[in-house]
Parts: sequence; C-alpha cells; structure tokens
Amino acid sequence: MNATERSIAAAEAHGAHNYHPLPVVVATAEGAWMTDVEGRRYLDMLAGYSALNFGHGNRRLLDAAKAQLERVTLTSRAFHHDRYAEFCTELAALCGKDMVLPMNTGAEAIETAVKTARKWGYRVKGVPDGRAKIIVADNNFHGRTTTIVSFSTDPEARADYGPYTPGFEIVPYGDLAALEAAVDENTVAVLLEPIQGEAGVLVPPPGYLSGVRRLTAERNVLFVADEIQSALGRTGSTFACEHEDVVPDVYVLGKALGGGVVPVSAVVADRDVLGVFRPGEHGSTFGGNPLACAVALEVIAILKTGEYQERATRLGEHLHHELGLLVGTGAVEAVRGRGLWAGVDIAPSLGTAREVSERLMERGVLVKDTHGSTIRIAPPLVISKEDLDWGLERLRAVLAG
Ligand code: IF1
Repeated sequence: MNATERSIAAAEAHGAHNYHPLPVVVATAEGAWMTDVEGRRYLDMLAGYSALNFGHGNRRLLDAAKAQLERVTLTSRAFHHDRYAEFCTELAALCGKDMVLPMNTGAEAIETAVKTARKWGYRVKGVPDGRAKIIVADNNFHGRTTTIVSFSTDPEARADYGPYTPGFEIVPYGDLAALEAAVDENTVAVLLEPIQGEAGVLVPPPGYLSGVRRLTAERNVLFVADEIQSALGRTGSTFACEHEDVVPDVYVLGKALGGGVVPVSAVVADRDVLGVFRPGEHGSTFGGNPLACAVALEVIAILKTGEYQERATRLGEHLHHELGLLVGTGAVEAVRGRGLWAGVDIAPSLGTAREVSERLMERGVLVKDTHGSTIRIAPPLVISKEDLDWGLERLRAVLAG
C-alpha cells in the first residue's frame, strides 16, 4: 500500500462513513493548488465549498491568525475581549446593518436565525405562542442539525432523523405565487438561499428575490437570506442578493467569513430584529472568539477593497463563457451559476458526475459532484486566469472522453 491507500484505509477503519471523498489525500496547499501525500499537485476547483474564497495559505489571513494566536485565543463570552467590538462593528458595516450575533458553523448560524425569527415573531410581530411559521424552499441546503434537516427535501440528509421539528412550510424555489399563497398571519420569516448551492448552483428566475423582498415587506415577514455559500465575493459581489438590488432583513454568513482558517459564522440584522435577545437566551462557547474575530476582521478588510468581487466578476464571465461553449456538444446538458461558481450537468452517456470528478482528479483537477449528474465548480477567487484555463482544458479533455 502506498501512503494514499494507507491513509484512506485508516480513515475508513476509524472515521465514521458519513462522506465518500475522492481518493486523494491532501498534505499541503497554497493559493488555488493542493499537493497530496505522494507529491502530486491538483488545482482546487472547489475551495472548501467557498470557505476558501481567498485561497489556501492566504498571507494576510495567516498573519492575522498568527498574531492573534500569540495574544489570546479564547475568553468565552463570560468576559469581553478586545477584538469583539471591532469585529461586530466592521461586519455590521459591511452588511449595512446594526448588529451581529457570531456563531461558528453555518448550521449554528441558521439555527440562530430560526430562533431570531421566532422570537421576533412572538415579541415584535405578536404571533400567538407556539404558532410561528417559517417558509423555506424545496431542494434547500441550510445545514445538518435535527431542526434544519426537518425542513430538507433531500431524503439522504433527512431520513432516520425524526421526530422532526414542526413550524416550517416548504414551497417550490423560484415560484413567487406559491410563496405568496403560503404566507399567513403567523408567518415570521422566509428563509432562502439567493442561489441554491447543493441543488446544483440554481439561480432563481429574474425578479424572484426582489419579489420575495416586496412580499415579505408588505406582509411584515422577515426575509432571511442564507448567504453562507453565496456571499463574500463568490458571485462577483459581496452578497448574492445585490444582483437584484435586494437587502434582506437578516443575512446569515459563514464559510469564507473564517477565511478557510477557522469556522466563523454570524447572523447580521438591524436592532429591531437582533435586539430581541437578552443575556442567557442564546449563545456559544466559541462564537465570537478572539481568533475567529481576528481572522474575520482581515476577511472584511480584504472584501472592502472590492478586488475579489472584481476578480470573481471578470473570471466568472470567462468561466461561464467557456462552459457555455460546451452546452449542446453532447457532453454537457446545462450550465448554471454566477461569478466563479458553476453547476455543470454532465450528459449521462459520459457516466456519473462522480466518475467525471474521478477522471478530472486523475488529470489534476479537484471538483465535487452533486445529485448524480452535476459537477460543482467554485475555485478560490485568487485563481489566475492561466490556472483557470488549465483547469477548463482538463475538463474539456475529460468530457471529450
Ligand atoms: C456538508 C452542500 C455545499 C450551505 C448553506 C448552510 C450550510 C451550508 C447554503 C451549513 C453548507 C456544505 C456543508 C457540506 C457540504 C456543503 C454543501 F453540498 F451540502 F450543499 F457547500 F454545497 N447554508 N454547505 O451550503 O454550513 O454547518 O456546514 O458550516 O454538510 O456535507 P455548515
């Protein structure tokens, strides 16, 4: 057995089988490139599901983390620390909102948004106790807690985890009339991904997000945007909602907020919404810790330059132009996405998306399949045009058979 086989065998023996990774064992990474335990190099066209928007080993982020490591890493929220106020102030400003509630993972931030919406519903909107309803979309992906999988339509994510949390209604994504029909006097929030990632990088029809904004405003319902995967540069703007000039009531952020260094998530909203919490009513040991705040502050500083949003726009146009040329060639059935983010539906004659991903891996490109026939492409935003073209060339070669 070589080092790769030994590592995979040990992972399978002692790690729960809740994933089926590609058979590559990464040892080091820099920028858009990863190197495995055999010394082979791969172009990372997944970027940790957008957690690595600013690339592996980003110098500014590593320096920020290292400096903070030497000062103080954790205080718990029992005490103040000197990076917290700065983090909340800067993140609220980036979002154009008043307040921040920091957590760690995306799922925790979604749970926090669900609690926020329900508490707001009872305390501010005046919904009768226990009746709050949150409307979500089919094919959503918001995380894996028991409450979140309760409103998933994916049997793989949901089966065997009941009894399920009530209080959610599922409507078809992109269908404004269905959403309108579902809103009632007890509805406290509409929770949506502005672009659905797991569903295959599904961009809603034009006018949908702005329609959701109009409807929720009219009916005194919070619009909660899960921008965990779509925000912070990926689509060519700081927030994907910007593409329709939409400002939701609540942003849920994660992934790239931690710069690929530490898990950092947050719920961001105005005082009339996040102001509902009193001491003891919600929290987390690690949420808003000094290391997380230091890294996230550097992420925010990087985003404020607009450089990465610009790169995602420019390179994204190139990516979608090149992928568009493959549609109708018999190899690719459809391409969706925005910015440096694409879902590519592979023709069944070429095999499954997993098989295509494995063939790409053999040629030095790492992507991830979803739903049997779709591959997801989301390279770090630091990728050079040359490297992107190199990856696209390998994709074309694999699709040519
Ligand atoms: C897995 C998908 C991506 C997310 C959105 C919340 C979360 C996620 C929009 C939860 C997480 C991840 C988690 C990872 C696979 C992955 C994923 F395929 F499942 F959908 F990225 F495309 N909202 N997405 O995308 O955040 O708690 O994980 O920090 O669970 O296998 P988390």
